Amino acid sequence: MLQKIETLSAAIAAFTAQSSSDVEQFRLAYLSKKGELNNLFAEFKNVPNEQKKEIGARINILKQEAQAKFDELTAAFSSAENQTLDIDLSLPGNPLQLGSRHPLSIIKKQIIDIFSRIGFTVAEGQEIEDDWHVFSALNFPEEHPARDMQDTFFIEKNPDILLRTHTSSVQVRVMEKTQPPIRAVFPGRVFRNEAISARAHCIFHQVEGLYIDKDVSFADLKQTLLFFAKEMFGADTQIRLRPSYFPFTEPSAEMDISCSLCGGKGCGVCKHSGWVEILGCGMVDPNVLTNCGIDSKVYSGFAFGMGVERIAMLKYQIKDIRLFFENDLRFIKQFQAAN
Ligand code: 2NL
Repeated sequence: MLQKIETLSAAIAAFTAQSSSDVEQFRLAYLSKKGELNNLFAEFKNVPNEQKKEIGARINILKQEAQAKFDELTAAFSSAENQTLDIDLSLPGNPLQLGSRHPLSIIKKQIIDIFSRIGFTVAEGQEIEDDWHVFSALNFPEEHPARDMQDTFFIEKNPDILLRTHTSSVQVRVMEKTQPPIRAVFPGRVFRNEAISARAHCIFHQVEGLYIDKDVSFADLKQTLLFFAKEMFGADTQIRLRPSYFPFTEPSAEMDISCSLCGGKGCGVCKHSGWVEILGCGMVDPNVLTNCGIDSKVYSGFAFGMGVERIAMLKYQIKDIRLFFENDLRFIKQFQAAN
């Protein structure tokens, strides 16, 4: 047995390799499962007890010799082969594409900045909600079409859980936790089960706003939104409110601005009417205040909601909402933020 070990030791010491495949041959011959060293360990069982100590020690040294040789050969060939690779290290690298801020992020920030200048804070919340915070607390009647599967994404196993269809659910949570005065905007992603087209998407972004205090009136709503319109679309911008309906506001209105493109003269963007709709608003329905634990005899408030995509499409004259969701750098790079 000792004789065999010495022969192997000599063979390992004398081994030379011409390529990395020779190194692999070495590994297979000596170090692999079916290699010589494992054979020796198998034979070791038959060695008489009085020789076990000496021969065991010698086999262990042999194993170290083989491993050291293998490491040395591996190191030699990996660096040798790299040096012969046909790469011109002086060539310039591939240019890295720099990203830039997404147009929706730019517009969202502008909206938030405008309202924060007049005392509004910002709150965000969860996208997966329950029926109470999205519909019931907001005065949606039991049979309201928005509660239909056609319009809302429900979790299949539990129709009480759904993807929020507006960020009003965040406002409900804030009202449940805090007593007025409340003055905040609520940006976020919302989901509606709609067919995707140039004008509609199943995911879009909203900024809603809420102001609740003693003696908040419709006049406060009008002045706040007029300020917003002028800051966002220019000092000459005019607003017009048309009566409308939402379950959570009474009275409700839709707000138009004088067309920022033609200045009200009439063009393709405003469909030759001189006005374009940009948001919905109204006085918070007293039922909603009561549902959220706020005394509607003491407090009143206004609320509004707008689609960020809609504002961005108007400001940048983007004709297809799907462009926002493709992340094509050629599109995104056209809207550099000023800040
Ligand atoms: C739209 C219209 C609107 C609100 C959102 C609201 C929230 C609470 C109470 C009352 Cl908690 N109202 N939000 C009010 C009126 C309109 O959004 O067209 N959004 C894209």
